Amino acid sequence: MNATASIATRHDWSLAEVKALFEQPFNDLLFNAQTVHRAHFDQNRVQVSTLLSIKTGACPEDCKYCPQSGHYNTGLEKEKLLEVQKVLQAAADAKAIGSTRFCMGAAWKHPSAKDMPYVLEMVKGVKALGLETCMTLGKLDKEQTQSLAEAGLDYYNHNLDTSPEFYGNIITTRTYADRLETLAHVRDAGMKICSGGILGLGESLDDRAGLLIQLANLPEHPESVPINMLVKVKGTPLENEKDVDPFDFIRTLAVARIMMPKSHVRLSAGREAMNDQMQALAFFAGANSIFYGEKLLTTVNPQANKDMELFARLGIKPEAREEHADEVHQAAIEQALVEQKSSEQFYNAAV
Ligand code: SAM
Ligand code: DTB
Ligand code: SF4
Repeated sequence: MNATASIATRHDWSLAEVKALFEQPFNDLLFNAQTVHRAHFDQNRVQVSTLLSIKTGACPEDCKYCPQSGHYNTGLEKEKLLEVQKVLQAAADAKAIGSTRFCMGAAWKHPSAKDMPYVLEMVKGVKALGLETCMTLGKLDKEQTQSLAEAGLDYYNHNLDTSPEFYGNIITTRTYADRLETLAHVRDAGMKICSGGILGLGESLDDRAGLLIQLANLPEHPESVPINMLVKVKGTPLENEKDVDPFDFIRTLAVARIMMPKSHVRLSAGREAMNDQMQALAFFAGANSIFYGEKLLTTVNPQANKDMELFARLGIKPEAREEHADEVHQAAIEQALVEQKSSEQFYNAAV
């Protein structure tokens, strides 16, 4: 095993060290990341999560990347909190296409007292379907965090988005310290953390390194680290932002893999703008989770059958749920894979 692969789980990364990881020749970085990856994971399994926006648009925050901010006019149709039954139907649909985790997102600064009972019902209902549960609802106080944990919420998604230094260029209505405080509540309540960021906001290499340092230097690494590529939405201040160099995106996944060797690194938003070759490189760099299903929160994601076809071409299988080896569910996932593939063949045959 080479030097990089033998690095233990650390929480004391410096900027100079992380920049040195980024600056390795591309092939060395990818080789090192893949070596670390193989030491901790089955390199041919990728976890699949499905997203649902449970409350859409009119958000009071001013995140410059976000189509749901009420500060910008993106033409998005607002929706109030969805009914619990509709959410459970969407979760059942996600399970039927082979998803193992259902992530519910709300365009809130924080949940309100009147909405909490419905949100808790959603967690209980989705869990009862045999799916892992994840929510992203904005800032939480201690009590709200505790009640989500008691309802059975497995993961809370709360992104740091970028480095502390660059944060104020992107969001002015909340602080980095607020974000870290919510992450601490989530940990204290015993839930798993999903936290990552976005590339393509106009950030520098130091900002990308700075984001990964914040995540990796937390007392415990987030179990899930989503790396999003900005989806440029018309009407947002970042709609004309420069494209991220695909190799720089892959490098960031590889560095995240090396710094947080036991975490799932998610190739998150932006896959619709990536070709198959770039996604294959992302998996080689150590990404081992994706959002699966035709929609992210409000923007498009690749069709499920297209993803399953890509998995089959790469010899990748969807990962079973973490909690226990759930053979029944694994069989259902693999059946869904077969069905997705055959529907793709049928489509091809018909044209
Ligand atoms: N409102 C909650 C919050 O911000 O914590 C939860 C929902 S918010 C939409 C979840 C995450 O989606 C954000 O933290 C951001 O990282 C990501 N996101 C939002 N818009 C995006 C875009 N246009 N491209 C890529 N990622 C985006
Ligand atoms: C994350 O890091 N990315 C997801 C999820 N966590 C909630 C959201 C991506 C949103 C992309 C823009 C949209 O569809 O609205
Ligand atoms: Fe609101 Fe979340 Fe979008 Fe920011 S990222 S505007 S908090 S929905």
